[in-house]
Amino acid sequence: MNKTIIVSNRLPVSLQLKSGKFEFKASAGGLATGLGSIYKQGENLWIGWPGNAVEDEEQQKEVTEELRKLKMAPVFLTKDDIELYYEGFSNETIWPAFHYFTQYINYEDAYWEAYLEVNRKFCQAILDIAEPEDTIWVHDYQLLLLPMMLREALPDATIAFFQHIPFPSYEIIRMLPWRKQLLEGMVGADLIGFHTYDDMRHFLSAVGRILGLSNESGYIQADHRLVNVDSFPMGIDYDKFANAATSRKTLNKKKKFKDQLGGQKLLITIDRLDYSKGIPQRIRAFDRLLDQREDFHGKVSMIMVVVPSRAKVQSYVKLKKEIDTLVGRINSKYSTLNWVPIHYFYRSFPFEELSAFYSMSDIALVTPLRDGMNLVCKEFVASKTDQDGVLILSEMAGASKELVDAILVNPNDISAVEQAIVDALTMGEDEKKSRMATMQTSLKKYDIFQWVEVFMDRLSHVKQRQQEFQSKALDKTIIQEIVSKFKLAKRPIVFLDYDGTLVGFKSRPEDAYPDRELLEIVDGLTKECEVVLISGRDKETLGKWFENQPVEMIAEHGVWLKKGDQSEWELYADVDDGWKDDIRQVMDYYVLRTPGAFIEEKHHSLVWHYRKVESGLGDLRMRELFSHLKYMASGHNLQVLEGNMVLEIKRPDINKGRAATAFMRGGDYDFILALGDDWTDEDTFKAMPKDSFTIRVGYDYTQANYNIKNPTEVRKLLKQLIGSR
Ligand code: GDG
Repeated sequence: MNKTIIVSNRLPVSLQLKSGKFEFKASAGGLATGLGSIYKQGENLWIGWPGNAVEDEEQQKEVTEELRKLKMAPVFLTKDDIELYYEGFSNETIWPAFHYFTQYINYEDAYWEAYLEVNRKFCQAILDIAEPEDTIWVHDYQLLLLPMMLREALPDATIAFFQHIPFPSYEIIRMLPWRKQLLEGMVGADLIGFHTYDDMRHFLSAVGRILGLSNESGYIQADHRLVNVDSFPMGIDYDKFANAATSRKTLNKKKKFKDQLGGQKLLITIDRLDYSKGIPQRIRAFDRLLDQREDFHGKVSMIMVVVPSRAKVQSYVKLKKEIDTLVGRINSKYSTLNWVPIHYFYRSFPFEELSAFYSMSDIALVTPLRDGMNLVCKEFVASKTDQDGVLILSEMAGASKELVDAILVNPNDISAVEQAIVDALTMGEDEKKSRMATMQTSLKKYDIFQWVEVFMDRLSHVKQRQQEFQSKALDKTIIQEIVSKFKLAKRPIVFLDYDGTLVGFKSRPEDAYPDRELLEIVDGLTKECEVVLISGRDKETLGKWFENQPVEMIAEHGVWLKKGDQSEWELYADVDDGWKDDIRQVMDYYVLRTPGAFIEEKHHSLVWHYRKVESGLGDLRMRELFSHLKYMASGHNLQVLEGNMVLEIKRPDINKGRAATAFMRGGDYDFILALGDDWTDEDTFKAMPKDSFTIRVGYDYTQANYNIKNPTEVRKLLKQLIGSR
């Protein structure tokens, strides 16, 4: 049976050596709990670093055996690995870049080398255990290269990746010298998940611009594989926090703390020590409040928990000093004998105390400058079972997309944060309850277990979609089947796309005229069956090229039709081109900046050609224009299509599929063959009845039943049909 392997940098246990013996302390984190429903079943397991350098082989054996009992397998990292891969590339390069702290990015080749090496180590550890068709779910930014490494070794495996931290704008990603390798590493997965739509959008844009891979509704075609990118906002173990809040242990702690503190209003803040959390900014806002509102003195205190982290990284050492100084200054400035403004703890607390802090606090101040999701704010909401609390939440936290009933603030705007605290302190009971209730309903529903389920469902859906898209190369047997069915058919019809299908591409579109061989093929075919040339080309060119042939022609993706026995073109679809002026202006701008590009105007569409543009530049500009047009297209209800060296914008209701369907109506055809080479032909393939033969030229993902190599092979196939009846 296929198993599921969870992979993360850290295992959900930490390994400690106590008087010569190893001890494993289980992590109570939400992710570990949520994924427990997976890795604890059957043959499944979790692979990762146990959190300590174990270099002695005997000891490694012992640790491996102990971990096996917990359904885990270790990846042993050396002290150097930890320094260069973990503290180095992961935390001094990717972390600051992905959180928009570009000033802290450390560009060290040695870090990169170690990152590559440790990702390989993880890959090897997985390969030692994995079967070819297992499911492997990789977590987070320390392992961005792993999905592709795994894909190369296990091409049929189901590989998923989830990133817990933000994915920044292309403008940031492009700064990294290793941007291409990092993105290529990620697209080895079948499903790539982020917390928010913005992260997903940024990733798709970076993949488009840096790897040249476009996407359709979150689906990327990478190297003949379909990859899905989507957002999955992570939840918490809601019941655990809600139940703990009313447990005896928590109630006892709460009473003890309250007795010590007195009746002041409490503001809670809990973070790992990190510059992304906005801790100094938050303290300054509190300082300002106390400075301006003496009436709050003695009536409100902040409980500030800062959990030690990355103590060896220079920027963290500096941050710690800054926080210490700020807290010291405020406390010395405002404290009285029976009131301290900030209760500051630089350590972590056991769960019951954390739960007591959450449930006894009136306000949670969660103001990161940037955060992938942020679970603290969700845990606070779940813990406020009496609904008597207010959440102040940064707009820059992924959670703000869900918790819209919090007081949302820009954490850089100190006076806005100060005002939010005042609003929270003076908020009416009914409003507090109603906001809290709405947030609780949503967090209860979308908890961590639901998150895991939705993600895994999506993963099976993607695999299913890949299967549907998997088409077969046209082999001799299928060609024979096509020929013999064609032979017996009473009313056969053949739809042929032109460019890329019957002829190869030329740098000037007008040079791709039909050569003699092609004219003979078309002529021969029309004697056997109905032949429909279905192209995006304009009617004048097509008409001229096939002037004397009894061939049916559909031009401009279905706008025009010319029957073989007629000499005039008829309009096959309504044309409304009121939108063209706006779009043409944008396209013109991209023509000006791109030597060799030009615009072709068709009745229902505008086409931006870049065949003649210097390679690389054409692709780059096309991507820029693509995102620009996509943005404009939604306002005009238009569709942007990427063709072979062209970008076309048109009305969505005009396409080859619609035209082909209309053409066949009432025709009673008993043999249908359709050939095409790009996205515009996918509409034709989709529209064809089930028993048709649909063939896409080139080995791309397609809805067609088969793939064929190139126009030369297409011609060979068509020649076999001639004279067969
Ligand atoms: C990443 C992303 C994303 C904190 N202090 C104590 C303690 N904690 C627990 C909290 C919470 C967790 O730590 C912190 O969660 P965050 O979400 O804030 O941040 P990370 O886990 O560092 O980070 C983040 C997350 O992944 C999930 O995808 O939300 O954006 O950076 O659960 O309760 N727990 C205990 N004592 C403490 O003193 N017991």
